[in-house]
Amino acid sequence: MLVYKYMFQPHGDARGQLIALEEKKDIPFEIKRVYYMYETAQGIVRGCHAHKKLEQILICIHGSCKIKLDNGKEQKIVLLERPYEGLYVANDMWREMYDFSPGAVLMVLASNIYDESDYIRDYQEFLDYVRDNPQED
Ligand code: T46
Repeated sequence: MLVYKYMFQPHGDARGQLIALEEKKDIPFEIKRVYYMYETAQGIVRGCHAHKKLEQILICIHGSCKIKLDNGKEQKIVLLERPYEGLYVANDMWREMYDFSPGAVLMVLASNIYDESDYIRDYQEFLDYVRDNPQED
């Protein structure tokens, strides 16, 4: 299972750093939505679902957190701890976000607007879905 982490180009100078993200250039899809989570309580696990048709880039713009990715066959854990790195998460991928550091802000760029019908929130349903809709690796 391949994990794609983007390293964005910082535009740094004596004042500090700046990251600019443009759709179809730095981000491999058109950005239809941006959301972010903050003040995540200790011990909380977020996510625990998959999407049928959604691409996303997850960027921990402050602090750190871990992302567990699961394609139904393999699992990988990715640490996000730098504001210039972005984790690409495709459709058909179960994701869990956890171990948020105090004050962590996880920002997500998404290829589509919010659509509850795109979520698979039951793990067994997810396993059945990826078995019945196999993707090329
Ligand atoms: C994902 C991971 C990484 C909205 O109204 N609009 C939105 O765009 C989103 C993302 C959420 N919501 C509402 C729906 C729920 O009432 O906000 C509430 C919390 O959403 P949820 O429990 O789905 O949040 P997470 O952190 O479990 O998952 C989110 C995204 O939903 C999901 O697509 O991939 O972050």
